[in-house]
Amino acid sequence: MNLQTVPSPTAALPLHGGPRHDWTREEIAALFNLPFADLIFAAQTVHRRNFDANQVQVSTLLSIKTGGCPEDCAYCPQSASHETGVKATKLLDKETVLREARAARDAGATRYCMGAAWRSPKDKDVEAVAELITAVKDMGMETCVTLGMLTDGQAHQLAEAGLDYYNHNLDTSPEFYGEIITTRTYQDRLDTLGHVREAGINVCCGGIVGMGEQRSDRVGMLHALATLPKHPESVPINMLVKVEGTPLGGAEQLDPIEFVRTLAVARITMPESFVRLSAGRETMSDETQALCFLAGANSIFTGAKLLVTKNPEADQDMALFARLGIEPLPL
Ligand code: SAM
Ligand code: DTB
Ligand code: SF4
Repeated sequence: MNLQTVPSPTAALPLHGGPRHDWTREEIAALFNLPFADLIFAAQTVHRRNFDANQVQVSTLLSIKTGGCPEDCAYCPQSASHETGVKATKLLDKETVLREARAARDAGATRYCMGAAWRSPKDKDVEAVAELITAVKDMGMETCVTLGMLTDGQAHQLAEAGLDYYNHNLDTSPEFYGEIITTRTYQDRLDTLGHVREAGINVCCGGIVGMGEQRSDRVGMLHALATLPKHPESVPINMLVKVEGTPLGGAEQLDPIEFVRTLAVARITMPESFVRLSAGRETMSDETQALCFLAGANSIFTGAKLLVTKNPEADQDMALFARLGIEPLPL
């Protein structure tokens, strides 16, 4: 075959003019459909134009308020609607949070992400979290929180406390969304994201795959993210962690290659965003994770726990980084 006649998988990638916000579902579906080698080549090409391909950002999570959540998210072990054995707690005290944050910093994390199982925080909750944010920042770490829906005023209050990132996921495509959550709408989520943006906080927004959705839903989810007025600075792609007692506890396992494809398409469509290989690494082989980094994932959560489920130990992650020649991204 004459190589000149082979269409280049990177031919359609914009070389100039910054990230595109006008992706169509057809274009995104076409990326998913590329032969795997072409997709990875395109993702690597985009990745290397925007990032050091051998550096990965490292974040650590802490659940500062666990369980008893009034929302009915079908994947979530913390929803009060599901019997998962997760005990509901009150907001953790500052000393505990700072002790954990220090340990995460000493283990190499540069961002500390605090999650609360709230539908939306009360104003007094935001005040308490604002104090935690300031204290963690004073330790020399970036901060991220995920507290559910926010009002405009609450977003501004968090911005004033110095919050770097707010995590609020779209989770899936608009059409599959109703199968997963009935207690709040897609539009509610977009509204919160708007408030966070408007307050000048960096947006961390992604979703979950492996919930029994179709590929067209993964296309729809990435389309929703990549056509936001500004791309989220951070895009967590979670592989569903199947938790017994949740409606998705018995979901069929997603093919890891399809997961890697999802990361690659996120990388291509949101070229300047950090794409996080997020939940689901506990049951993922080192080889799959290596493919995820090749596909352009450049952030992970380290630390033995995510919010309530298990994650690989930090030293295990550092050993994998060493095998792959990856360096943690310095602040
Ligand atoms: N309650 C807040 C909210 O939902 O916005 C913040 C915490 S919530 C646990 C944050 C995100 O974690 C969810 O949007 C979802 O994408 C992800 N998540 C929760 N349970 C998960 C699971 N079992 N597997 C993968 N991701 C999960
Ligand atoms: C995100 O997208 N993934 C993180 C973070 N944002 C808050 C949470 C994953 C949770 C996995 C299941 C658990 O441990 O609760
Ligand atoms: Fe609550 Fe967040 Fe879990 Fe949904 S994902 S049940 S909102 S903690």
